[in-house]
Amino acid sequence: AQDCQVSNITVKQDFDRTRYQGTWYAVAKKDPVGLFLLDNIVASFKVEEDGTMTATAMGRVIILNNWEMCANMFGTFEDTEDPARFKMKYWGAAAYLQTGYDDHWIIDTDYDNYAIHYSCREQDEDGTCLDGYSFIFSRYPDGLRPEDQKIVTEKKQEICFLGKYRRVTHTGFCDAA
Ligand code: AZE
Repeated sequence: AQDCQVSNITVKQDFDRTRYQGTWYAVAKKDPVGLFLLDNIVASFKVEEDGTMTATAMGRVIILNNWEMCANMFGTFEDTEDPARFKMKYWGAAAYLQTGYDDHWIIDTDYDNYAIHYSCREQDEDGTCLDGYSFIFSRYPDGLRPEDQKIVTEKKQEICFLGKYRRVTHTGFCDAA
């Protein structure tokens, strides 16, 4: 998918939401246009009794011109024909946080160490992504294992976001919340 067409991006085959459950620490992210989670981003995924995948997420944000806080977010994942391609409906615990409805794809994961999430919010006329975001997640707060870094770099390139990521720090800012 080196032509950067959103429609050519491949995702994790036979994605298994049960194995995906539990805690994931964001280690890097590519931001979309506008407000976004800044750092200290931790997400926890769960499969509900009816089979729906849901998640909670925390992260530091700055809203209303300089108010720093931990955003307590919720997401529900609507299924599509592809088990790794979801529509994510998300909202905040407080009304002044963000709500949204995004395509949300699991590009790759080994379930035990790393995961790559991708969302294109707006496509350009040529079929490439004009506005999107991506998260690199690790099961460990201190980052990816060296053996996973190579895979992740390849995938960043495949989704045409290579060079657009920033490291996500974990300072404990949201631990008390
Ligand atoms: C994600 C993990 C799965 C659950 C959710 C996630 C995304 C959350 C946001 C939150 C933005 C909040 C802002 C507040 C001011 C993918 C991390 C909900 C995008 C900008």
